[in-house]
Amino acid sequence: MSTEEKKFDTQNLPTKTYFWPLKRYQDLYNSSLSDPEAFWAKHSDVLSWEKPWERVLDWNPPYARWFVGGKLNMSYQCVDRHAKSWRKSKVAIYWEGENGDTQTISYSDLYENVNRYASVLKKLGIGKGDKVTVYLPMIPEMVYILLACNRVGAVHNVIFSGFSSQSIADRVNDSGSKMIVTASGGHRRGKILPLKEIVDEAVKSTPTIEHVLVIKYTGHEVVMDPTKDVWAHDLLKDADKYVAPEAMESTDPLFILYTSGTTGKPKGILHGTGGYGVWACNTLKWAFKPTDESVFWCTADVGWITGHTYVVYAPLALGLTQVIYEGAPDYPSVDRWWEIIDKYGVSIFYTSPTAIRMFMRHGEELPAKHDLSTLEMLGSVGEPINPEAWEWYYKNIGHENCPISDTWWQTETGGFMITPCPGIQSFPLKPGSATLPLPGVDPVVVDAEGKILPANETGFIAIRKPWPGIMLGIYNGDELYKKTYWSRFPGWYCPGDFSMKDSDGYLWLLGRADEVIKVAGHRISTAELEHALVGHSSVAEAAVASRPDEVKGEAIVVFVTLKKNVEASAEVKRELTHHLRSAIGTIATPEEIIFVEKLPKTRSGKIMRRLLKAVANEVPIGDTTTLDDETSVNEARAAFDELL
Ligand code: 6R9
Repeated sequence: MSTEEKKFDTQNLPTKTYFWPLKRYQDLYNSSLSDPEAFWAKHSDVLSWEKPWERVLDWNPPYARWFVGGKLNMSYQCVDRHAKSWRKSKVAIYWEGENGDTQTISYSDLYENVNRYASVLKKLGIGKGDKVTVYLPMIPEMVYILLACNRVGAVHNVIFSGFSSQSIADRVNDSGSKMIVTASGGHRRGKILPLKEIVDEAVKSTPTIEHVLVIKYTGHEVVMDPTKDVWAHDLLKDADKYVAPEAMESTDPLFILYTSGTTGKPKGILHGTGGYGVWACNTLKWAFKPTDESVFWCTADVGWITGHTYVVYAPLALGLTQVIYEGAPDYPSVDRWWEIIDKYGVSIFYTSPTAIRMFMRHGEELPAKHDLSTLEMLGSVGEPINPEAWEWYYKNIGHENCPISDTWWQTETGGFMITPCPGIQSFPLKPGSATLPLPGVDPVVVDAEGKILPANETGFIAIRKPWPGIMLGIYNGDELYKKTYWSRFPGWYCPGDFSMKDSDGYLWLLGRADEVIKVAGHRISTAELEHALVGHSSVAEAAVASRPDEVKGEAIVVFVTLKKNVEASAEVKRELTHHLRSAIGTIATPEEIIFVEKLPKTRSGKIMRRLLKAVANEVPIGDTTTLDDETSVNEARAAFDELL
């Protein structure tokens, strides 16, 4: 991507949110680093503590434990404290289904539903520390169930509804979940996603599952196994109206969320309660400056971290009104999202560069048909935003009135790390740069040896201090946790992204420095894809590379060598595509499958990924002197050329 700098001086924009001098940010930022204890002590008051904490931070590298000794419950933050206040009749959620169904859910409705679902979970034997896998579409029950899990002290493990049976089984087994919560189905572009059926296949190999709790959403017939499956609506009839929230330690786990790393197996990122909650709320306030009048819309699915933090926890804990939409952005028409902004008067809109680029393709006439004048703030997440997409977004959606918070962060960081923060002050934005670190975040750009680089040089980003949102660790993976994040630059957290700091101190996040790719903002690793591919009976060896894609950011390009006696054909390609989708999920759909005789390898037998990437991208190959066998490079290239 281009890092060409272009300044937008938002300071002079007629936006009521821009009135603080830069000094306010600098003072707040400096105080967060010079006296973190005092800083976080003050900022922990966004949450209501049942028992006050004793110590702000226990830092035993690489483990950070925040607000030690404190007790609280996250469902209490998101529900009880609002339902007991003037906010009880305030709208918590405007929900809109893909088929046009709508629900307006107040904080007292939310309170009632969360309590009833907590009672159902309890009656099914779910209690403190139990793991509950959640495989749901974007319906209000997604929120009820997550908060009901918090309420009884259970740890939720959400799996995005595009993942396959095999992916569910792997995550259920790694987490040791006792229960799966799913729905009969969901809607996606006019079709029914058969969620219950996908779960049925998964539970054939999940010995720890005692119950599958099924929410009737789509009306189609589903098969219920009387030994395990229970309908939510049956149990809700006798549910208690109130379940006392379990007092959790601040350092107790809140959830596990699996995400891709460099190994073939996704890692269970484990987040805690108090530190995560404090981080979620403060980061949302800093980056988007919400008020009680705001209508917030984060378009992410709760299946990803963005949905966890900025659909469920932060907006609800802050008592905001938000929009949740079930379906695809372009269904039934490509202006569905603009229609929703218009209908609900959305004021803060947070989405991904992939979505923006998709809309750009359809032209500026579509958003122009709708009244978007309620918008005050825009946001972007998931991948670097290219300056063209930034400008289009700024002009056609924000009508040059709304700052864009380009939020850089990760599943592991719990919340935003580097982003413009209109909630603190204003400063000129640069399209394509996530700008400056949030309070408490101490980033440096370093070379491979960990030496801090001068301005304008590209290297790795590293974070020198723990912050409240940092994960507790990897579930079942202490060694992996140390190795993945802390071994490269000892004592510093290593996110795995390339970055550059310009002469104004602005950070540019330039994509992953490892074998993780982001397809439409969704994180997946080449190792995971390769592992799935070699599980197919026709495949001898596989290697996966990515190629920049105009809309999706990156696209998957697969190189395979076939087993003896298997003929390369369009049919095998179709089979492999199908195989990847059923082994991992729809996000694993390859853009291109290239058959080769041999994979290019180094003398020590390692696949030359740089070279495959070059082939997939048609760029000069560079130094190939460490290749084992030159001919295979040419073969790969020839095969690629044939496809063009
Ligand atoms: C929140 C989320 C994390 C990776 C991260 C980076 C990329 C996310 C970005 C961005 C540039 C942004 N990323 N936001 N890159 N600018 N604003 O996406 O979490 O799915 O764990 O992915 O996404 O490469 O390392 P996750």
